[in-house]
Amino acid sequence: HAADAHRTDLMTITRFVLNEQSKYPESRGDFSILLSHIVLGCKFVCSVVNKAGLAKIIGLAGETNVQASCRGEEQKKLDVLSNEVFVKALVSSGRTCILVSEEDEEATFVEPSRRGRYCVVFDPLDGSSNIDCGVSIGTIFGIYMVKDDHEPTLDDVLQPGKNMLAAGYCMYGSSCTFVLSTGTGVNGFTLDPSLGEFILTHPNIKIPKKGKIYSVNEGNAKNWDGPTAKYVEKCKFPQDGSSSKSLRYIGSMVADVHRTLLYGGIFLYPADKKSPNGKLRVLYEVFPMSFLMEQAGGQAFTGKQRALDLVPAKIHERSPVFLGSYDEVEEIKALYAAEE
Ligand code: AHM
Ligand code: MG
Repeated sequence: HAADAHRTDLMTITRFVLNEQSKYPESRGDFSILLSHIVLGCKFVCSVVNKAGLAKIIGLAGETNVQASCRGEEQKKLDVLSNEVFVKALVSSGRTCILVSEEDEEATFVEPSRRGRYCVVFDPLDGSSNIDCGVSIGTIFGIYMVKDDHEPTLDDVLQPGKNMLAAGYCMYGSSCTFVLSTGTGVNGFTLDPSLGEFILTHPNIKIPKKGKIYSVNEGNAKNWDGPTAKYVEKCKFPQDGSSSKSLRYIGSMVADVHRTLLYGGIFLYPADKKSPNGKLRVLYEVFPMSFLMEQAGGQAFTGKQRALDLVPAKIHERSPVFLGSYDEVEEIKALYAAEE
């Protein structure tokens, strides 16, 4: 019966993306190839992250010789290792031309012989302060297409987030979860470790229209601007008879956003007096997560405008961001509008 059929008919991420692409007769399969290289990077990072706690005993990435015994070194090594794996996987896909990684100060321009039409912006291992205590961390990515056939330039990646063709993240948590949007909704896949395949487990994710959870680093409250302070005050002491919200903050953007997507609510990394642009990076943190939120029926706002309308001037630019359930972001927008 149905339950049995389900178990033998596995929708892997590869199959899912190939299905999607087959709707476009002009598609040459380039996107599927690119994505399979991103997925490979995520599987690698997942396997390394799972062994991180054992690093001192078995060595990272299976090396038997461990030099990095101090925590700092170990932590750095995981970031750097993840970055190397993604850069190599993306270049070798033959489908990319510009890569922007949080780990590299400069963008990487792929040599002409291995060049393709896609630009990939990514944070290979976000939330690294959470590695040593085993809390969820993740990879975030966004994909653009070069504007035309000219020699690629930085302008090809300094595009507003709404021009992204796809975005997603992989969360290395109690299970390894890959969430993807190619602009037609959001789908979630879970790694089946025995198969080494991501299986569709969360089809067509929609964020609840309202939420009962807010997520922010409240330690920065003394430096917040008026609208942020008012919103959070309202979460705690609602005046309209509604019940107060719960606070959840992991400090790992992927995990905080993933929970927001599934349970509803809002995630805030606002501007404050010390950091007028907030902390999070536009290209590979704010844009991909904003793209997913909108695709799931939520919103993303910077305090001034729709997040996906931002046009970054620099590859590592930062922006404040408020993202999550439609109604919650609507409230933030009203508070900012009232300020003007
Ligand atoms: P990182 O790239 O150094 O790991 O910083 C990004 C992380 C995000 O995952 C998270 O949302 C944010 O920093 C938390 O910042 P804070 O510790 O200021 O609350
Ligand atoms: Mg980061």
